[in-house]
Amino acid sequence: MTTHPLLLWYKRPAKKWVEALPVGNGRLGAMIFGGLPQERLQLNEDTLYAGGPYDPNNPNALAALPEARRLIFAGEYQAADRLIGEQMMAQPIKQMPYQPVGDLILDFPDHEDFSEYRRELDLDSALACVTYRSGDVTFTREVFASPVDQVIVVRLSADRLGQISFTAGFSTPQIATIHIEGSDTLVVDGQNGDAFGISGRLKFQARVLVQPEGGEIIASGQNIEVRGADAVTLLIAIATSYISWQDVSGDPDALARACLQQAAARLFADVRQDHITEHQRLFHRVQIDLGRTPAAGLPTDERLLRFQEGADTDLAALYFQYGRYLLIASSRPGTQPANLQGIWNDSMTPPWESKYTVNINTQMNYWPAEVTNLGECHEPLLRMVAELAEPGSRTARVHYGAGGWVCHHNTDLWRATAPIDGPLWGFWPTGGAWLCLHLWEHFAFTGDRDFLVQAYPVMIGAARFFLDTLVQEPKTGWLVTCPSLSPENIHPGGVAICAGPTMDSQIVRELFTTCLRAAEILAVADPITAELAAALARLAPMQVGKAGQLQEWLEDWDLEAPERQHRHTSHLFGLHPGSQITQSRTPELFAAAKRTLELRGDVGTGWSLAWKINFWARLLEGDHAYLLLQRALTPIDSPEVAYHDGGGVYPNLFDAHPPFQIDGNFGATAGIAEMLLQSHAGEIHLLPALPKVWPQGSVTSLRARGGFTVDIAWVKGKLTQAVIHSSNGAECAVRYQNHLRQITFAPGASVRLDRELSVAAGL
Ligand code: FUC
Repeated sequence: MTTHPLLLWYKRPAKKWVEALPVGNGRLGAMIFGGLPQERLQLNEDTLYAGGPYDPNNPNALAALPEARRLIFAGEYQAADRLIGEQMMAQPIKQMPYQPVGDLILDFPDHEDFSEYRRELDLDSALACVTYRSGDVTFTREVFASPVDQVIVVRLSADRLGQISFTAGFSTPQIATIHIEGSDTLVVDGQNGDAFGISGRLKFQARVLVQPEGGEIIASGQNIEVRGADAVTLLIAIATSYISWQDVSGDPDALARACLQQAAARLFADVRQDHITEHQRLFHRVQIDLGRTPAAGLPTDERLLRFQEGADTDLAALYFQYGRYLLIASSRPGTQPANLQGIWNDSMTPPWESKYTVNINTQMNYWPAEVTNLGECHEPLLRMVAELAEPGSRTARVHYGAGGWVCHHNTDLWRATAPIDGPLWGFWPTGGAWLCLHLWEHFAFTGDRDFLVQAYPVMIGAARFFLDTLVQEPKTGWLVTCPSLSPENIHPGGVAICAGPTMDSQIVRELFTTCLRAAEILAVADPITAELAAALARLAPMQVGKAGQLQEWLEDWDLEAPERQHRHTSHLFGLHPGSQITQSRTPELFAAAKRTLELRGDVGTGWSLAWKINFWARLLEGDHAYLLLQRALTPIDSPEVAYHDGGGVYPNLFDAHPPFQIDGNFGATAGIAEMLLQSHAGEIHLLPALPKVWPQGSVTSLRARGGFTVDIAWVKGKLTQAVIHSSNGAECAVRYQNHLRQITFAPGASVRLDRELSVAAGL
């Protein structure tokens, strides 16, 4: 094996889960430990959550709504918080956890002693590989999760014939039975568990087919033994009875059996090649070079320990591509969206249930999707948003007596939309609206009109909810959300519950504006547009407070809030991922946003650091963005939940909140893209926030809004050339530093630009 820039590699087997290496095909995931004398493959399937379809809406909520509003406007925040906690939360007050399938265990009793060990994950081919010598034989394990054949494949081989001997067994924390079919298939039949009073209603099956070449295969109890084979292929199929969030009547036995039969009929080499080809179809679109460094030859955990010294620019490029790899591996068309841990979870009670937190985390997972040219991987989220409209309309009716649909700060496999956990976290009605902006972004990047036709009613449904529930703030007359909160941040009133947090007004403004744009583009004569336009003009504006900061709340409370360095910097939504705060259009708010970030400081959980990379990139300050990236790459060892010690990454480069939470991986990848290219302000901005530490480099095929693909190269910190390709034909403004050029593209046309943005050549 050679070392090249797209490898994570290690000299030792993984001891902890956060050292193991992830593979996934969007639906099936495995964490590979590479252990000796025992290999552990920890397995997941993306629909294996606890519980079953349920209705979390609370019929008492609506009656309490007027009093909650009265208390808030009277400044009696704590009383409002108590009332909301007692009367207005979901039943149950928690959602369902995502859970593991179990572990495939391979025992190699003769391999206690080994040497020349190496364990790696090749992002370029999406293959995990372990090699070592035992005795005078070199052994190789290769593992991948094929999106084509819908199986996880393990291939065991050696450089001499007849050397592969091991026992395969399965262990699972689920309620399950294990038996051997024939002598070569291990079958696990399971049932998911109950959680928080909701009964488990999913069945699942994992099926492992062991295919030796030569040697013997023997079934013994619940294990399969192989002795003296030349090579062995293990195929793992997993299915559950989940059909949709309302339907659990699928047949996991038939599904897993069919997958296995189809894959088993094919040659290993073909299964492997198809897997690589399909991965590379997506992965190869974007190449990035931030400078090659000698440190790139070191094992990944050692690189990480040295990264803070400053020389390993290539680790940032690897981390960028790792985010793209993880998105491809955890979110493909037809799968569930990537949850708080993508698809990788070994716990029955994972942190925050490893579900979908939609007050930042789930959205962050998808920030890299469009800009890093993985629009297809956005599909699971976009489909979930459309699905949420139905249960969300019940929550709107039952909890608010409103039309349209709402989703609060979390959802799960069962698409629950009512407020959970408690008022401090859950009573935030703007999650669904934020998710709708992903529908718009997908359109903005692709120009796909058919998609917008599908998305439009979902967006309008989210807007309808706010038209029905916005209330007039008594002192100012502005329209505001109430009750709501600025995500998870306590204001000087001692609780988070309030009226009209800045983030809500920003999200609602962006939602209404995009709905109006969509209606115009689709030329629909929808009477709601007049209502939207009228309400838009009355939304609470963004305000600059006494420290020159952008106010987080309607009142200028920021300096008196108990946690001034809180991890959520929600009111900068307008700066990123929103587009209401830009240097050219809103210079005062732009300056206030910067002041807010300075006051917030540079410490945060993993995802909070990742968000700040994006903020500083949008503030056009590359060196500060890089400082946050550097923090995001702080080595972390402990998996304990921590809010205040600062985030980083584990040895396998999984983001550490801590604990592991994948949003920080995706947020950092998006942040690096945002440092190199921006397109939210009506222009394609080249190298808007290039840090000094990356004097020379290039990136290809990033996507910009308007259907553009952009290649950029730079030397000595200066643009050398850019190639812009327009899929749909369009006019656009291109910016580099003080140069601004207007270019008209025919559909499919490309131009090459030089440093002054002169068109060097039409291509
Ligand atoms: C939000 C955050 C936490 C964590 C959780 C999953 O509640 O405030 O830090 O990321 O989501």
